[in-house]
Amino acid sequence: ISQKSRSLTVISAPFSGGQGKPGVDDGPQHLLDMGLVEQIGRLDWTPKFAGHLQFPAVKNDTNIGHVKNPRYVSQSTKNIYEAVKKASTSSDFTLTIGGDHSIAIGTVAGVQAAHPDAIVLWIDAHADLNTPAASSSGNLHGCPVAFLLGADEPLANAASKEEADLFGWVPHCLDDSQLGYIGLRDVDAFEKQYIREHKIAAFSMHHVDKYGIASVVEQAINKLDPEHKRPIHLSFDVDAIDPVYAPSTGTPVRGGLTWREACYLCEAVAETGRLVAMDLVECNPHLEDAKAARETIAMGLSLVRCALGETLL
Ligand code: B3U
Ligand code: MN
Ligand code: MN
Repeated sequence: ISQKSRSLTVISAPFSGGQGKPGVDDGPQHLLDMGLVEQIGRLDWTPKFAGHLQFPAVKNDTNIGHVKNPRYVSQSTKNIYEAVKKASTSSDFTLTIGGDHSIAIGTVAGVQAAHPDAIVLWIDAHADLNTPAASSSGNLHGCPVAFLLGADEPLANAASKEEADLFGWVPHCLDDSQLGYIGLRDVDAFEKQYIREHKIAAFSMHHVDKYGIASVVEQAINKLDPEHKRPIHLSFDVDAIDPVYAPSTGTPVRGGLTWREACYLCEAVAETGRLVAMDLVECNPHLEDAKAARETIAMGLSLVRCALGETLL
């Protein structure tokens, strides 16, 4: 018996300022061109495309210390926050397509505004938990989780109080116990220490090998929500997947999830019936060749369909 068709808002966040490689801002258009909205419409969902968010350039956005595009990332993710908050309040499901993973500063804060008890499953090769001070790259797509947990401090080397508090608007909306990682395999020293000290639920590829993906998803959900009643926000960085299946991404790391492991994860989350939001980020169709880009986008589309219940009987 199919459930009544639920409302879903698709938000496009074509943003690349959280990292250095152009092209990730073209991910959303490629996902749409390959049929994202039509494919969702064939499932038990009524999708509405909310359009491409605009990210006006910021003049004189010089580095603060080694942190790149600080004002641009702050302003853009704030726009994303407003859009996601609105969508999550008014529709059953919010799908945000990126864009680099810095957009999750806005998506997680926006979903938390509507669903403050939602747990966040962060699927990624990386922990994205560096504070700006701890980041060695200065790329803010490596920092969203630090902002959301409130692990960051005012930006060092800022010229003014406003500059130092550029990310002061980000609500510290996540508790350590609300966040779970799956797929990790390239984690910086600061991030490892933070995960250990704060006892964050973190399942690396080692755990996927050891227990299998089915057990890992179950363990993650049981740890974050033993009573199985909280909404779920899935923030999926396509680089969690092995570059064999998703080659067109900015920081590929070998030894990732297989196509089926990634789909299984989404299916298992769909099966809970509690998924309220998903981000799909870091698809960069300008990297590698056209065939690789198509495969990466096709992988992304599969993840979305699986998360929306396509493969459940
Ligand atoms: N942890 C490194 C590398 C990285 C994070 N996220 C991605 N790469 N995609 C950093 O730059 O913070
Ligand atoms: Mn990421
Ligand atoms: Mn990543």
